[in-house]
Amino acid sequence: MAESTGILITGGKVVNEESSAFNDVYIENGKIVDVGQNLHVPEGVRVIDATGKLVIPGGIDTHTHMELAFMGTKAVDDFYIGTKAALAGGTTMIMDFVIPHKGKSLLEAYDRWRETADSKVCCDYSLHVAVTWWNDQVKNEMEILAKERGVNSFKMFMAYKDMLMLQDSELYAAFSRCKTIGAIAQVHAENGDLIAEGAKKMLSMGITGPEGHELCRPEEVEAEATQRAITIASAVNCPLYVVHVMSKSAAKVVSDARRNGRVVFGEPIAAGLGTDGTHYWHKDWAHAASFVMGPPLRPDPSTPGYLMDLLANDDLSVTGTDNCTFSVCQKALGKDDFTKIPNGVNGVEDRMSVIWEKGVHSGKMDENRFVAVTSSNAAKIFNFYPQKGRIAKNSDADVVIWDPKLSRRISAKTHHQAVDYNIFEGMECHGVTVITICRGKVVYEDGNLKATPGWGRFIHREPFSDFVYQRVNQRDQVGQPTAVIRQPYEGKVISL
Ligand code: URQ
Ligand code: ZN
Ligand code: ZN
Repeated sequence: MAESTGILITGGKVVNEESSAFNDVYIENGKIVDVGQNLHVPEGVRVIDATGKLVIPGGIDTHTHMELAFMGTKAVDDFYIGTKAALAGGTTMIMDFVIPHKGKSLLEAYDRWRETADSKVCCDYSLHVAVTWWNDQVKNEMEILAKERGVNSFKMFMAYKDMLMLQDSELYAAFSRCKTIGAIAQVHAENGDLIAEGAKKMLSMGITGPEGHELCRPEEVEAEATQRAITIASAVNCPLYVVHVMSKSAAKVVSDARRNGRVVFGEPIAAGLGTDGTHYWHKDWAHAASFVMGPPLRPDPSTPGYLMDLLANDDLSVTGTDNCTFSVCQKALGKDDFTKIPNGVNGVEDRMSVIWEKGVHSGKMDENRFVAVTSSNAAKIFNFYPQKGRIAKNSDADVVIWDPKLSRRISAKTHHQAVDYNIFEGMECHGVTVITICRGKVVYEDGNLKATPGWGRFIHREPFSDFVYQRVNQRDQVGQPTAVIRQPYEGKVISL
């Protein structure tokens, strides 16, 4: 008889975003077939004893840039190594970004990213698409991407002047297009003009080190753009997703907007939740440079705790990593000028443990909120819930056996990523992946990766996610401004 591909997970506590229950989980052919007690399973299935452990939905990393060509070089974690590392850390899906250069076709860029990634990914993945320029071709290609290529999220950069940045009028047009095609608008929210001026000022003052990277774009440069994006999205009644919220100021802007009823989601990342920008002042240049990313990590050491508090109470909604890794020799392109340090840090392998340690082990959030912010909310916002983000019948068998009592010390010496440093170096984290199951296949156990390049599939996402568009649609029905009916003015008019 052919060996069964079935897996029965027994004795564990199944943790979903709304509740936890001691249940067994039966997996077959890449799907969760049943969840409950005393399950009837065929002969020969593999039994995994999860007693004393949690059984959680595989993590979904909403924000990565595997092998991104950027600032003159290429990120070292590619779609193979980066997704292997993700699996080792309990993440079973990544969402990466197609970033076409200004003037280039979004569709052709999408096809290139698919060609590169499809044969290399060890876990399921999807792609956001960046809108880095604007004309009717871009407008048309966005619709094709939404209707035929499974893309329901577009990222607009408000920074990287002359390279990726859009002006406000272009943001307005791009947000309007997102609304029409049922996509969510994502923004990199920093004021690119202020960054350009700030960088010139720092360099003219002889500040060429990584500290200049933060000094030239302080929190208010991020907060101002965050507010501006929210204001433009609100004018268009378009749902907004602020990627990599890195500061208390920007987080407050998102939180206030949500309390004022705006449809906006904030995405803190592992780096901002686990460490801070004091490292830019480290005496060792390589150490300081390894933390350079945009928006910068903030030197206010209370930032990680503050962001985690807002994430715990749903002022911030979902987590990614912005994993875009450059080894020290690549960061050294900017050894004499911080504006030339390739921007980006690691996170894809350590996100789940960092958030468990700083979020759950600290008492700020419970296990259910942990599942919400590391998996379920991503699936809801981007419209593939409960296919993913849930341990339930008919969901994909992306399942992690999680040990909340075990702890591990994070280090570049032991991580599975390609980059030669780790911004969480030495951090002791409770919350460790024991086994990772990716679409029904055990791909990580006992510290050993059994990942296969090409095992991952591209996840198509339909537009008009209910989770995002219900309120938007409701507002289109009601509350539209109307003209006042009045008699025409018949008095004198000045002649000019
Ligand atoms: O800005 C981004 O999200 C990309 C280019 C990654 N780099 C970074 O510093 N965040
Ligand atoms: Zn960005
Ligand atoms: Zn990014």
